[in-house]
Amino acid sequence: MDRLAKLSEADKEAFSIIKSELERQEDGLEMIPSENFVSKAVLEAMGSVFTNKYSEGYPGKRYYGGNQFADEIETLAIERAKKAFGVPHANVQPYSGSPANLAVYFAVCKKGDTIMGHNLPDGGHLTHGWKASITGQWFNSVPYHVKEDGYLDLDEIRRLALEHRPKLIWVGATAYVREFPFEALGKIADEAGAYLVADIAHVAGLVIGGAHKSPVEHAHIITTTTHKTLRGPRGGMIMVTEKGLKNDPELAQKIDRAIFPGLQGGPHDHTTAGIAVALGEDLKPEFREYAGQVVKNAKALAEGLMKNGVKLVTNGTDNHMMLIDLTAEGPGRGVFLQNALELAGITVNKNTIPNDPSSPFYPSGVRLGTPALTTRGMKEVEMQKIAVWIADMVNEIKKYRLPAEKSEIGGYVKNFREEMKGNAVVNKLRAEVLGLCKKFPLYGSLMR
Ligand code: DSN
Repeated sequence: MDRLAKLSEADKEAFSIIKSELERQEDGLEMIPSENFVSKAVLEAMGSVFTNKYSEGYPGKRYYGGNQFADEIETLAIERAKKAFGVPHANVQPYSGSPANLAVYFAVCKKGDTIMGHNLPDGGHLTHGWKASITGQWFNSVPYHVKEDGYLDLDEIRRLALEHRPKLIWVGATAYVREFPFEALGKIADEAGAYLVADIAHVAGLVIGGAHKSPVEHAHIITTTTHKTLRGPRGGMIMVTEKGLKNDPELAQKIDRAIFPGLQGGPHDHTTAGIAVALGEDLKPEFREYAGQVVKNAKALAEGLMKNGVKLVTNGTDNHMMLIDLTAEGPGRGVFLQNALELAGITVNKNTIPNDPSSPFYPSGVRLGTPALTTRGMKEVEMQKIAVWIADMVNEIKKYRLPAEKSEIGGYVKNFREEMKGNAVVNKLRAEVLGLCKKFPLYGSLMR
């Protein structure tokens, strides 16, 4: 398949960069839990002529002519989303997760309203009211936390909800390794008279595939990105549940109006096409197997890491991700493990852990997960091998400490990286990672 043949002739510079990125993806282990690999079919839909079209509005109600097929592709995506999640309304136009969440605020809140969300350093999302986000500045944000053991503190959430009577309560996170208690939070939201909005960006594919409980019965609104466990292109969706419509029969229209014309202009129809194709894949029985395997792999990886002496937040996982706690040797050390693993071809991301003694830029943990490796076909046996590799690297970097003096950190990390380039464990692992990747080819001849 010579999908990029034209580009290779027309723009050698851009082609070369894209080719390098493809090789990086093929020759490395992608373990950032919010990333995944779309199918060639989704890539083709994304690269289709729908990128040429303007279609502000919704199917049957557009502000431009020539939208017959844009209507068809958007309707296909909507119907598949409704079927996959079992909801009465879906909007597939959000450009990504942040705009989807902003649209929810715009639909149901006024500036200054009180909202509640999972505190960012405890694993929450920026758009759930973090102080650096517009959502923490335009709304009165009351964050909730996880307990010492890393699990959500339901007593605190209920107490805060009854005390502050928020307009909406978010459930969802970027770094939470246990199942979300949708039912309990639905009851708390009902008691407090709040909307429960489930941002299931991370676990959406697991929900469709039956590997995580669904929020549909308990939440009024559901948002998600489409590029994580859903395995679609970069985009977002907002869904309204029966419970949401019962609470407010106009909720679906409010959401639609908040996206367009409230927040966005023309939808990205090529992305909508990719979402339709991805949801078509998600509805197949194979996707259930995939979702189940993602969790089995995560559990195998977590077991393997702990068996080899690596400390994990909550001592394990219920979903697709885990959080390594590196504080035993001091604060802020996630950057060392991320860099050392990157040199060996394993991509993870440094991340805060609950009660992190350091900062979000130099956090004390590392977040990793299994959605992308599972898409490549890897199973528990590969996870056991990878667990040993990562544990070896955790040991290898044990002697490195983040300098207490801020001005010294940049230079120290740069030197660390240089030193690691000549490190025997890193170089041996790089060869082993390459060997494993060759056994699980990603796109094969996509660019040749
Ligand atoms: N940035 C996304 C993630 O990596 O989890 C969502 O917050």
